[in-house]
This record gives sequence, C-alpha cells and structure tokens, in this order.
Amino acid sequence: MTKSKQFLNDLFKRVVDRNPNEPEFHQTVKEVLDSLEGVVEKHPEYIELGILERIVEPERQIIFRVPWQDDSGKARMNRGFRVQFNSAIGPYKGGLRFHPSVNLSIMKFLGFEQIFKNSLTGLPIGGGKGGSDFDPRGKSDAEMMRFCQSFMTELYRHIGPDADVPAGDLGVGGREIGYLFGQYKRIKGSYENGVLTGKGLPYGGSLARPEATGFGITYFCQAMLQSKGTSLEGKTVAVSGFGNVSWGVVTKVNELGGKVVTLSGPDGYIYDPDGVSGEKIEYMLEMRASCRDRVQDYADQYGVKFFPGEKPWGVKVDVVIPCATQNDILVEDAEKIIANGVKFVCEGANMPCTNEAVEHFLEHGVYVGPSKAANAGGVATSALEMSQNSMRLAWTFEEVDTRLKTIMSDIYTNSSQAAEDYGHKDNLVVGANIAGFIKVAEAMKAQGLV
Ligand code: NDP
Ligand code: 2IT
Repeated sequence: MTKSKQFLNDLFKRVVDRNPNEPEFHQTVKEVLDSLEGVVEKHPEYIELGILERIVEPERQIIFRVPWQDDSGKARMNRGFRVQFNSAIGPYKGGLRFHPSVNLSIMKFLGFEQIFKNSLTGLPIGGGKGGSDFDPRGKSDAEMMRFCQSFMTELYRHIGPDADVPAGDLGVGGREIGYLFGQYKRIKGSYENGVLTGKGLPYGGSLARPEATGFGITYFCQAMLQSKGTSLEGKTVAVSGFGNVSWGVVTKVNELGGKVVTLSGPDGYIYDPDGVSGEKIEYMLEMRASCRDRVQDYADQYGVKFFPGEKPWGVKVDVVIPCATQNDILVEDAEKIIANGVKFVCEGANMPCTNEAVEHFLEHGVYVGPSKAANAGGVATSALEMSQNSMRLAWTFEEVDTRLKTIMSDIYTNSSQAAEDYGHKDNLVVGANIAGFIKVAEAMKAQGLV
C-alpha cells in the first residue's frame, strides 16, 4: 500500500472515531477519500498542510431549538441545523431539508457533498447545508409559516448574502423560501434578497431555478449517453421520487425524446408504460403541493399500476435516474438493474446509491453519473440567482438555461477528464471527486492555516 493510501485509510478511521453514529457522513467521506490517492501522491503538501484533515471537519456546526405552535394551539418543538462546512472558495451555500429523518449525520453528509459539488460548478460558492427534523406532511399553510418564522428567528444571525446562502431541498420549496425570506427581512430591516435562493420571481427569484436541478441532471445524462455514441431519444427511463427534482427530469427527458415510465414515493411506485408526459407532468406538481406524500394518487388519477411498498428498480428500462433520497439503490437493486441490461445510471438525488451499489455498477460496466456532478445544476442556478440579485437585474429563461447547459457540459468534461488523467477512465465518481477537490484544496493552500 502506498503511503498516501495509508494516510487516507487512517484519516477515514479517525473520522469514524471522532464522529460516531454518523453513518451517512462516513459513507460520503469514504467515497471521496477513496478517490484521492493519486491526487495525494502528486501533492504531498495536501497532507503536510493539513488540508485533508481540515476538509473533513466542518468550519462551524449550529444546532438550535425551533419552538412553534400548531393549529390546535399546542406547543411543538423541533431541532434546527446549519452546518457551515467549507468557505474556501465562497460563502457557504446549500439547501435546507425539512424531513423527519434529518439529524446531524445527514446534515454533515449533505454539507460535505456540497463542498465538491459547488466547486464543480466553477462558481464562487462554499459548502453548507441545513434543515430540521420537522415533518411537512399534513401541515397547514399557517403551521408551515409559523414554523419557518421560528426557524429563521434563530438562523438569521448566522447567514447573509456574503456569509451563508441557504435554499431549498427535500420538503423546502418556493412557499417555504418565501416565509423564510419574509422573516429574515423583517428582523434585519434591510432588503438583502441574496441571502436565500429559490425565491419567487416577484422578489428576486431566478427564472429556471425550479427547473434547474432536473434539467441539469438530464443535460448531464445526455452528455454521458452522447459520449458513448447514443442519446436519450427513444430511451425508456426509470425515475424515483415525484418531487421537484423528478419533475424537472421528467420534463426534460420528454423534451429530448425519452420516455419516463416510473415514479415513486414513500408509499411505493407507479408504472406508466405510455410515459409520464403532457398533463401528467403538471399533475406531479399537484401531488408535491398537496403534502400528502403519496404517489398512489397518480395511479388513481391515470389508471396505471401501483406497486405498494416497492421500488421501481426491477422495471426493464434503458436508463435509471434515482431522484428521491439517499440510499434508494442498494446492492440487491443494482443487481436487478444490471440484470435488466441497463448501461446508464445517473444520480439525481444526493447519494441515492450506496457505495457498494456504485462499486457493483462499475464492476459490471455500467456508466454512473455521480450526484455531486449530475445534480449540481440546482445549486449552480442558485449562484446565478445570487449574481442577478447583486446586479439588481433579471435574466431571461433562455439566458439562464444557456448558462446552465454550459455549466453542465463543463462539469461532465472536467469530471471525465480528471478520471482519465488519474488513470480511472470512465469512472466519473472518482473524476468528479478529484475535479471538485483540487480547486478547494488549492484555495485552502493559498489561504494559510485557517
Ligand atoms: P421534494 O421534497 O420536492 O421531493 C422529494 C419527494 O420524494 C418527496 O415527495 C418525498 O417524499 C419523496 N421521497 C422521499 N424519500 C423517498 C423514498 N425513500 N422513496 C420514494 N420517494 C421518496 O425534494 P427534491 O425533489 O427537491 O429533492 C429530491 C432529492 O434531490 C434529494 O436527495 C435532494 O437532496 C436532491 N437535490 C435537490 C435539489 C434541489 O434543488 N431541490 C438540488 C440537488 C439535489 P417524503 O417527503 O416522504 O420523503
Ligand atoms: O443539494 C443541493 O444541491 C440543493 N439542494 C440545492 C442547494 C442550493 O443552494 O441551491
């Protein structure tokens, strides 16, 4: 074993010892550190300067109490988080997740991923993530507003347009960002709309931000297919989830001539052999807004088959794009996907495949688009929203979409090139980690021991 490999293995052990009970955080750290042997061989100074040890430690972690009152007048309490992971290349940037599963491990995994993802966009944004274990399911609009106001009453002192810029993620969309921004503005007494992204159009939101994550994933997926001499035209696609990201993917896959035949929710999956298209895509927005959290509603509405409690990974398709949440594809799912002859898996959600599932795909010649590269279009367009806010100007949809296309194509090229340069041709997982890491490491090196 090389000295570099030994160092990386030891560092991973230290991360596990120092951060017990954080399996999702361990999972992402392992994936990144396992990619960096060649980089550390070439740059031994990254070890000497403590860059690797520092990059796995958040600069700051904020945990706070969020009290709120429900519609019956009962006092309720949730836990709020903001993990400010790395600010070497720009202000902390990353979404807020409201979901009952949220804990420190999940916040740290997402914040750590965000460092490299944001670096890959080529834009000046550092890595952060936040959220709460609040469950939006079944909450009234008024409850949502009171919760968001209480959450911001603590968060506001830690964020700012040049310090930390949150946005949406699972369970946080345009409505929630609106309530969060209103409370921030009220407390600060000044109109700093660059403090949050994913805003509504009338108060500084960017055209194409709602579509950006899903469109970006599809552009990335198309680049993967084109590099192998094919395209999404005429391909069948299995998608999981039915939220914001899935909606953007379904829309763009249709535009590029592909057919999405599955969607999933926490209740199971639907199979629509005619394809999710036309008004059915609009219906996805209704399902998301209803807060019912059921994909079965789609089957009831359009008379297609619903498979309760199952995932869509046994369905025979050409391309797989998981867009629900982390660890959605396990080794046994990967086996089914491989057995069905799928050659392309493009990760839409953050870390939807376990490390073992990714290994399995790579061993069987499946081309994998890793989430930190493939879904970076969301945060990239958030950074474009920040630019527009700074200039006090708004670009057209076409202008934003054109920039997004260029950014996704550059991310594909840089990840693919880095993989090749370091002797891992066609391993975009390793390539994205290397390309994202080097820029941050160089910035940290230049800025001294901070
Ligand atoms: P949404 O809240 O809009 O939608 C997610 C949907 O997927 C919800 O309906 C959710 O239901 C459902 N879901 C959650 N877990 C599962 C599961 N295990 N199986 C099936 N469905 C499930 O979230 P987004 O679409 O914004 O986010 C989806 C993923 O994409 C997340 O991993 C997120 O981190 C990632 N992402 C989002 C970006 C963005 O800009 N929005 C940018 C980059 C990545 P439930 O509420 O029950 O969980
Ligand atoms: O995971 C992600 O990249 C996001 N949820 C988007 C973050 C952002 O700041 O737009």
